[in-house]
Amino acid sequence: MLRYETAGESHGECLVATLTGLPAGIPISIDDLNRELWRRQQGYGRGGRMKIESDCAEVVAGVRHSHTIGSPVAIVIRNKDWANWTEALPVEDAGDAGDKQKPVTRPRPGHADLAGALKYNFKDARYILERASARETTARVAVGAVAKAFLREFEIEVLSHVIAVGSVRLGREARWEELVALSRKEEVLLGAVDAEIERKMKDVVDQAYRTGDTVGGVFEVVARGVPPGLGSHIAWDTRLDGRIAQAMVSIQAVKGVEIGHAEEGAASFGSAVQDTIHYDRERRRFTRGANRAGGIEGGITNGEDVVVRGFLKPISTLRRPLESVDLVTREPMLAAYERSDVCVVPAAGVIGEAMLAFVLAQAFLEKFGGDSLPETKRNFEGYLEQLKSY
Ligand code: EPS
Repeated sequence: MLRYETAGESHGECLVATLTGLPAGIPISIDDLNRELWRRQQGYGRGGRMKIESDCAEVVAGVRHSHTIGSPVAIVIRNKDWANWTEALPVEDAGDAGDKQKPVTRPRPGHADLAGALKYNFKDARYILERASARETTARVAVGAVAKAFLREFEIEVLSHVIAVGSVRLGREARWEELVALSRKEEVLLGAVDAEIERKMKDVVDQAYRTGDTVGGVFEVVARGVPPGLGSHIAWDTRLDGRIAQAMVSIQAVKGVEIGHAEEGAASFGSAVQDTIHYDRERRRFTRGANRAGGIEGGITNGEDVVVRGFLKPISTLRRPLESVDLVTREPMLAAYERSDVCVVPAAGVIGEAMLAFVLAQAFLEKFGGDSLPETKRNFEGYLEQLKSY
């Protein structure tokens, strides 16, 4: 079973990820990992923290001579900002830390501050926000980059783009080539495939900047080359759509997920929603009239692109803070503010890619197994033969 864990606080020493269950022999490029980390840091509307950090992966276990060796992969990403927090967040309390701490006693509506402080019985939300922060997604993107390297061996690619910022929305489907071009850009504005729409999105972010506000949006992740047969209809927790939804909603600030044209489908009649089935005799394969299902039917991939959308609420740290209550005095106070992003939708898209890549890699290994890449390939090719002679 492929699984991963992350550890690390937003202003602690580093973020750590471990990834267990990969076959040996997958080529791993540190440059590719760092490129994904760089992509996560981009986008118009990111906050001051991104000027401090230049995220860089140190692979400290599980990869030797540029290939996985079957043992757990461990990755460390150091926080440069830690240099400013060594006294506020020491591992060992030397007894004089009290006045150097940076307590957060005015919980931000929408953040984990209050719910976490109540749950963990802290009168200071500092430890809660340190872990709840989307800084943790740096580690997830590193894991996703390894999952992508695995999927690439089977010609499966995962990319994303931004389809909405605030109320500005792309009114058409994006082509795969457009997503490829976006992923290769050296300068990222808002990750939209249409320059005119992107400019309007920027206006919305500027408006949020001007008014001390934040803005959310929608990203779309597409996986191409996914074979039919990943996931299963047989149980609630084997259905791939459910597993993808869980992974997407676990991304900080993502409050909703859509697979294929879910929202549109809910407002339409059935005859307009289902993807008709056809057969190409020459290529001896089934084809579909459209892909409104987003590549998954009955919790199983059907061979079409897997298309997933994540709906992001605006970041909850506001320069013009909302009403809150002090955790200690219980007096009404404005919520805490240190610094914040104004818009993170393009970054969330990159994180969404990582999450989808991980879930697909996990489902792929469940089906095809293998302790070495050649073994997984052999099993996969056997399945392709089965499909061909179906
Ligand atoms: C983030 C780092 C954080 C925030 C953001 C994401 O840095 P800091 O808290 O030091 O400014 O910019 O975190 C949040 C959105 C949040 O709600 O905590 C990052 O690396 O992506």
